[in-house]
Amino acid sequence: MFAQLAIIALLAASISQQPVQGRGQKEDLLIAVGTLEEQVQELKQKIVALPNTGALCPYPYQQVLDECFYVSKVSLNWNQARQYCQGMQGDLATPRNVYALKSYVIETGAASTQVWLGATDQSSEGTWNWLDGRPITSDWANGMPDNYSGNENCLDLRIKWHPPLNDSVCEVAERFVCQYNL
Ligand SMILES: [Ca+2]
Ligand SMILES: [Ca+2]
Repeated sequence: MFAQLAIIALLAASISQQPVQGRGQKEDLLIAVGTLEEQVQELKQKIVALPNTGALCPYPYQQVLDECFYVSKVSLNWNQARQYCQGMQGDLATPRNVYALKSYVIETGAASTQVWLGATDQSSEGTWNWLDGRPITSDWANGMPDNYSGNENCLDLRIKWHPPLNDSVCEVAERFVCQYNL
């Protein structure tokens, strides 16, 4: 702390004494600048090393990249799951990074087969948009969406499939992922 004050005092004094007086003072200033640069680097390293506490997301949501998710431990049909998420001040998840969310779901161990996500083609068969309006253009499992038996209108993520997105029967009870929008 005293070293920093001394450097600041030296810099302040040098600014008031224009132009720089002599070679000795210039060397002192260069040394002072070098010391400050080292301290900036040290502070940057400390910031990077700080633990990520997930404080960005309100409990019980957890941060995944820059989004907040909650993986349920109960199973509900798609409409009930959406209602449940909305009751948590969120909605069914509309991840910008499907694979980051998939990794997180696997890490939690909350679901081993599939989880509901926030998309449906109930209002327009074959038109798949996330609940936030973005079209789903990638990450569909091979051959999906297939609207199997003419009755698959809700989106789930298949834990063991790659790619993982699938259209499924909305009335089936599954675990689900809620998202809190920051
Ligand atoms: Ca469908
Ligand atoms: Ca399907």
